[in-house]
Amino acid sequence: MSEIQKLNYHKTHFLTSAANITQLPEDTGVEIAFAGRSNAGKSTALNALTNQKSLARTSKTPGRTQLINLFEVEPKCKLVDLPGYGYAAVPEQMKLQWQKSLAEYLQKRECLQGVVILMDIRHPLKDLDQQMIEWAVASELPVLLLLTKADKLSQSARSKTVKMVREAILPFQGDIQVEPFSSLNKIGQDRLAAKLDEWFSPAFAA
Ligand SMILES: Nc1nc2c(ncn2[C@@H]2O[C@H](COP(=O)(O)OP(=O)(O)OP(=O)(O)O)[C@@H](O)[C@H]2O)c(=O)[nH]1
Ligand SMILES: [Mg+2]
Repeated sequence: MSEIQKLNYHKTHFLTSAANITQLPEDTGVEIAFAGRSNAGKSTALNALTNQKSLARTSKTPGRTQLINLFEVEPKCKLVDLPGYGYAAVPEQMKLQWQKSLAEYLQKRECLQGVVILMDIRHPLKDLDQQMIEWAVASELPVLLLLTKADKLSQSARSKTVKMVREAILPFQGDIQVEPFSSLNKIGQDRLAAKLDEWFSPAFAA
């Protein structure tokens, strides 16, 4: 087995935006997507990981990220900030369209090596989260489930939710790791970086 290289996520820079799946750049290298409900904390997590205040745009208004934003950690290693799903103010037709694109992206994108699914630790496993997990598992993609905003709960409430979610995802029978996470106080950030390092490792295979 080859050594897993530790990447420096602080060097990450913006690559490009795409309005939809068909406008994504060439399907090469290794790509890792960040998905989750609107307001789950995807953009904030990317900023925390890369130690940059405004690499990915964040907002108190849900539904802020409407484009698919791609970032490059280093050549061949890309992170993707996907628009959030489930935003109430988006018309039903657009929601359905976006869900269809998401499913297609997970199924067809060859360079996609893993999906980070973020869920607010206070509202885990909503219907669309379960749908995302199902699609990822069906596409044989490993999943890192981050329970975000863990700083909002006491240590005991946090542990209880993590345990509950770990049990609840067993029926999906996929490669799914569940971790508490906070962009504010560093909970789970090392585990996120370690997982990304693992998923990016094929980019360095001889
Ligand atoms: N307390 C706390 N707040 C957080 C954390 N992560 C994100 N937030 C807040 O949650 C809100 C939404 O965060 P975003 O990162 O914009 O969420 P998003 O998932 O990118 O949302 P969309 O782009 O709409 O899909 C912002 O007000 C953040 O400040 C966290 O770890 N702890
Ligand atoms: Mg966002």
